[in-house]
Amino acid sequence: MEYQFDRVSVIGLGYIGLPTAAVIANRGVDVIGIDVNAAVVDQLNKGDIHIVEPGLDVLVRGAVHSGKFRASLTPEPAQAFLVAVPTPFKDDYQPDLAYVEAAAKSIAPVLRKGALVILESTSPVGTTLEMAAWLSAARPDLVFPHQTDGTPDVFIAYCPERVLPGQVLRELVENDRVIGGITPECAKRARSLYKIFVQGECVLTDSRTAEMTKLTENAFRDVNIAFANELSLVCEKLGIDVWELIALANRHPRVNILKPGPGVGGHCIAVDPWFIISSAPDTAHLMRTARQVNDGKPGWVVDRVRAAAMDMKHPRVACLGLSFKANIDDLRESPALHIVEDLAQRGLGELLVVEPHVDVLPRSLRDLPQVSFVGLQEALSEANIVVCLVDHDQFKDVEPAQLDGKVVIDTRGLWRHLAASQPGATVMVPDRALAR
Ligand code: SAJ
Repeated sequence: MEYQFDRVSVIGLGYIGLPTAAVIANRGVDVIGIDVNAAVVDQLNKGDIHIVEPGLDVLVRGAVHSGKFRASLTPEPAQAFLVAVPTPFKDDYQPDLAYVEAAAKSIAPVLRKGALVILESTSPVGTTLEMAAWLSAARPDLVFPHQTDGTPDVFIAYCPERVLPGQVLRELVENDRVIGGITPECAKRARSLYKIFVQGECVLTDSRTAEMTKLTENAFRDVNIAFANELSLVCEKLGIDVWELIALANRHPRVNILKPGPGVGGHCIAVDPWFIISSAPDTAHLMRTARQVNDGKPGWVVDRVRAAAMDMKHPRVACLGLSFKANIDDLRESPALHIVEDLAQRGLGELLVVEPHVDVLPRSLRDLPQVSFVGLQEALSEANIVVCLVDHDQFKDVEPAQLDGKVVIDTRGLWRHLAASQPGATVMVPDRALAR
């Protein structure tokens, strides 16, 4: 049996909540989006969006103009609540559930009998049960699933988002979903909600397994990227081109090595493994080491730039890209941003920063006299060191002549093809410079 949902509320209108709200609204369901940021609420109600994600602007505008979606600061009653708020970690790598707690406390007063609450935020194992406890503490008049063997008044489930930034709208619809209920009935009700827009399979489990599934997916990717990053360090020592090596090894039918880069960023892969590690600190050795390898990579890039700058009288470093990966505007936990901040603090020379996806430099770089925000062409013509930090499409078409005579530190392997044709460009800074 499928349950009907005519009115759904999405709590947290960020990179996951907003696309989810817009997709559900476009299926004809009334959606109220709740966010604590008044500027975001105003902007959305005008049909404009505050994040960059291909196709999202059109979808949100359509949903606002059709009257199916509106944003508000204050929660209202709904048949289902989807909570998609941040779950960062604290300085000691322990998970910070303050936003989930605040979201739970904000919806508790408007919960009615029969409501479904789904947590989508990436969360340590046990968070959904904790959310149930926060809700029940605020609403002692209602029966929650962890309190009864019978039918509760409110149903609670966990369903992690798994969409890839840049491909969110397609993946929201096409990806399979793992739905973990506090009870099997909670999971079934949640599945009815996802069936409104998900074409992938909705697989049911319990909430703790679903929480661990999400963490496992991102920890798996982190460990695999760490392997590629470690290979890049080993290859530099051995004088082997890591990109050629990986391309050759990947010809094996059971080998699929990911790409090395300047480090791992974003709000997911660099964060989520810590939720596993902190729950089993004496056991999760491999995941901890992977985190350390990936976190060490930005420092390695800074060392390469430092070595190159030592050879220059007036180092002018073009830093191409600030976002945490290609073709997005998201600077959260971005290794590229951390590298540029580190270079700026070291006062190595002039930094010419290019980031086609943002309008202004982030605050940490904005008023520094040695940092300027420029276009790609200006950066390439002015710089004597070029550091490619993000493989944005805009950077792919650089002409070999534009790199002539410059030291090029290509952390993404974007210009590998130019290295052979452009003997004037040093594509990796030789180790001898570091040794001085
Ligand atoms: N990266 C590399 N080499 C690679 C792949 C990625 O250095 O071969 C870097 C990227 O440049 C970036 C970071 O890793 O800095 C993370 O990028 P990503 O594309 O691997 O992942 P995210 O953070 O954009 O999205 C991930 C996805 N998870 C998995 O692929 C297992 C996505 O499906 C999740 O929904 C998302 O995390 C999330 O929200 O948890």
